[in-house]
Amino acid sequence: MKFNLQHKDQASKARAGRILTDHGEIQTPIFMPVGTAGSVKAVHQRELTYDIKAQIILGNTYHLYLRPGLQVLEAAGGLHKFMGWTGPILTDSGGYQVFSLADSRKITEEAVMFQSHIDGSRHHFSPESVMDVQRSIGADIIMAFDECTPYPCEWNYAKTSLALTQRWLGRCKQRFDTTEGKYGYQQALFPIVQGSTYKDLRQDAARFVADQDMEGNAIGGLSVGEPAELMYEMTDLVTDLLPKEKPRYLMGVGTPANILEAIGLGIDMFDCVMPTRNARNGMLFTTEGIINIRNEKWKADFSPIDTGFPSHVSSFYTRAYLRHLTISKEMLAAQIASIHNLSFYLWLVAQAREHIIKGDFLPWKNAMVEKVGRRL
Ligand code: PRF
Repeated sequence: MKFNLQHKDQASKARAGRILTDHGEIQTPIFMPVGTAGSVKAVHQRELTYDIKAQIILGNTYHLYLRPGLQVLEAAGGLHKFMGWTGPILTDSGGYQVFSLADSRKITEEAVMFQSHIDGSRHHFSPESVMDVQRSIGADIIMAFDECTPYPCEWNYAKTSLALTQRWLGRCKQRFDTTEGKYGYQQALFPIVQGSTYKDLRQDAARFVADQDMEGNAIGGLSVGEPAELMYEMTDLVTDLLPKEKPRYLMGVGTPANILEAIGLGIDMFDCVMPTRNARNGMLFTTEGIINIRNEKWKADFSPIDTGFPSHVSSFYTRAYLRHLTISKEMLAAQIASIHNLSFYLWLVAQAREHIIKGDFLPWKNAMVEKVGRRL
């Protein structure tokens, strides 16, 4: 993997860059659609490429390990071949899903024991085993095994947890450095900065991660219920300490406004279930603000979903029709809404990139944050 910084904004910490992987190029800042179990829910691969213009998608170690399992993934020749996605993929390590989804977890120095949320079967993840699993899945970028602390979290717990995440990183690196990709292309390992909402812990975590000199770096443990201002404050602190010449990934963030603010703080990569999950509940993100498509007010509104940016589904289908599909629980509703929301997210980060290069990112961002957060 290679990262080239192409442009730095003068008035903020925003950057435009390019990540080169063996499955193609990613222009940053970028949003990565979430394809948890080997599918971006309700969206098929051609739509990801041609409508949404996704440049990289995300998969989850926890889900893929449980189902379809490593035997199937290896027999298929890795996740890219299995799902028919030829672009770059990033997998999260399971260090977050195991804490948020699995039943009866038990965490020790050695590993996390858990029961599958699917059938109750018993498993464990260790720093070594999640490296092996991510070698078998074969994503271009893989994540270290970490503990994501909840919010709020006492300083003492956050400190102990951070130390564990740091020891686990050492074990991840050791395993990663002594193994190879299984399918003939390179994989990159990103470490994760934790430290809850404590400045001293975040600084310690960021310095520790910077010292590892990995190919890119991630920030975790944010967007877990803390006020947005606290998330920005921690992000700002951490991006001051992470190396400039490596991509920075803010995990699980966020709303369109969160993403724009974090780009201004020097973040290059994002992922979030919000555009797809909320689409399935009828929440649409548009260039003019947020729509709840179930609302009576759209019942006979025959204007397009959104004409503020180029997107086929957004200008082809009307609000009234999408409302009808949603209320009727038609599967097409989830498809249209998911493609719309993802197209909007990808357009938004592409616009941010253009404005960074043009030199007017800050005023553009401030105007946009105000617009995209409104409720229509
Ligand atoms: N760690 C990992 N994945 C994550 C997070 C984290 O802290 C978050 C936090 N927002 C989302 N996804 N491994």
